[in-house]
Formats: sequence, structure tokens, C-alpha cells
Amino acid sequence: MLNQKLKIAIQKSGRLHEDSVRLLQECGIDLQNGLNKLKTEASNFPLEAYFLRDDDIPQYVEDEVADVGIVGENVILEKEKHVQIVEQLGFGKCRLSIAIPKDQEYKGIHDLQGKRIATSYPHIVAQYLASHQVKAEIHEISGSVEIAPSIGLADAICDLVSSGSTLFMNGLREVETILHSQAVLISHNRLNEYTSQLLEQLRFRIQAVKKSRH
Ligand code: PRT
Ligand code: ZN
Repeated sequence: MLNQKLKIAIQKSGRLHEDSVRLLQECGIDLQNGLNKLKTEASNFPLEAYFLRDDDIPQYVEDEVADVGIVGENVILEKEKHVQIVEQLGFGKCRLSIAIPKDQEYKGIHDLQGKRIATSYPHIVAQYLASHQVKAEIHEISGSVEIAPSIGLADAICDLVSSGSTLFMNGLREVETILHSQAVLISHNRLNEYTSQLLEQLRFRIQAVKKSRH
């Protein structure tokens, strides 16, 4: 028990990396010595951090390779893994929206009937369309989604939006917001007594940091 640690998976680089590390630091957890490594131990809390691609984090947590992880809620909803959301973290805020070429007419979601929609979120889009009885062709692509309409690959796109400037620069306008997302702390549900105690301590500190930020 004594050398057991809470294993946390964090994005290696990208939009959530810095805020995730900062959150742990503000929780009084010191990772200073290992930020450039793929794996590091905190010097003052029984915690070990793994730095990974964000897309892989839900699987690592489901497989119990990591006990907890920090990812966008959007990733959890798309991948439908057996993990639970423990805490919303208040950063990495964005929305998942459908956008179309800006001069195209749009009266409502039924205008998407029979259209080709490019996205990295095929499951979420399929569910959303089905819930509105709309049938469209979903083309899964893994990046640069916003250029799909201009190169003739799709009639519409569905992607994450924060400031809206990427849509604007690509001549697109937002017509449907499917969901709002932010970074969340996830865990698997087979933590032992000791690691769930550690998670509770971490969670208590995270809640204190969140309060102090208001
Ligand atoms: O390398 P790795 O696989 O780990 O990273 P990644 O490239 O897959 O993810 P990354 O770092 O881009 O995003 C990680 C998480 O940040 C996402 O899963 C979201 O939860 C969150 N997030 C918040 C965003 C955005 N805001 C965001 N704006 N993720 C992506 N974007 C992209 C969006 O896809 C679009 O291309 O930014 C562009 C739009 O931004 P605006 O400001 O022009 O609207
Ligand atoms: Zn990714």
C-alpha cells in the first residue's frame, strides 16, 4: 500500500496540457522535475503522471493503466468508454457545432437531409441527426475539418469551436450547436480503497482551487 500511487493521464501537448499541469500545481502537487518526460512522479503527493495523446486517455483509464485522466468532455462523449466523470474543471471550454458555407440558405436542421457532413465526431453527429429524424452522409476525417466544404469533400462540417475565427476564415457559419464541452477529470470505477482516498483528496483540492478562481 505504502508505495501505491494515484496514476493520472494528462495530455502531452496541446490545448489542455498547460491548464492541466497548472491545476495540479495549484493543488499543491509538484511535477516540476518531470514535465519533459512521458512519465513522472510528484515529489509531495502519491501521484504518478503519464503524458499521452488526448484521444488515448479514455482507453487507458478504462483499461486501468491510469486511474484518472484529464480530457475534453467531447472526447468522452464520442468514444463512449466505461469511465466516469468525477469533476468538471472549468477550462478547455468549447462547443461542438455544425457549420455550412456562409452564403448558403439555412432554415433549420432538415436542410441537412441528404447532405455530406465532414467531422471527427461521427457518433455524436449521427446521434444528433437521428434524434431529429434527419438522414445525412457522415464522412469521418481526423483533422482540418474546416476546409472540407471548400475542397468539395462535404456540404457541411461538425467541429469544435471556441472563438469562431477558424470558421470565419474558412467562409463557414455555425448553424447548430450540438453540445458544450470543457475539460473533465475522469476515473475508472474499480479504484481500491487507498486510491479512491487519494482521488478524494485530489478532488477536494481541485474544488478549493475552482472556488478560489471565481
Ligand atoms: O495531440 P493530441 O491528440 O493530444 O491533441 P489534439 O490535437 O487532438 O487536441 P487539441 O489539443 O487541439 O484539443 C484538446 C481538447 O481541447 C479538445 O478535445 C477540446 O476538449 C478542447 N478544445 C477547446 C478545443 C478547442 N477549444 C478548439 N478550439 N479543441 C480544438 N479546437 C480547435 C477546433 O477543432 C478548430 O479546429 O480549434 C479550432 C477552432 O477554434 P476557434 O477559436 O477558431 O473557434
Ligand atoms: Zn487528439
